[in-house]
Amino acid sequence: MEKAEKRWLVILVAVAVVFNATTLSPLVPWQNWLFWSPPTPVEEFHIRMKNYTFQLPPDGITVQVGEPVRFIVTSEDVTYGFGVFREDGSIVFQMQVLPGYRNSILWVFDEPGDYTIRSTEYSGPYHPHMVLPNAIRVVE
Ligand SMILES: [Cu+2]
Repeated sequence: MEKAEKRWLVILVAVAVVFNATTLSPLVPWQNWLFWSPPTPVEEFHIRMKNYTFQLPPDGITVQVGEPVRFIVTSEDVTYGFGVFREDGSIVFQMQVLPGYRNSILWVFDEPGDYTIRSTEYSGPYHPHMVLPNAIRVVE
């Protein structure tokens, strides 16, 4: 190996080390949750999807601003999407809901309001009707 090649190798290894140290750092909020100190959810909400409908928990979904909650969404037939939207129609988050899998997401809402749930994955002819206005109430 020539000297110039060795220099490049050292530079590439140094770049890889710095890149990984930076992106895996707990200073990056999502990495902090994933690797270092995941918040414990205050509450878990189980939502079942089947035949183009959402089955919410019997007591509904009420969440406090700033408290981590986990949504666990399962599908009994096809792939759906689980999307949460603000009152102005802008999206907060979404995830795919694969059948036969425990799809979960941890979330902290930072604004009070009534949030709408929609399927965000084309799932078949009734997909456009998969909208539940005011399904999640977030309170101070
Ligand atoms: Cu759908």
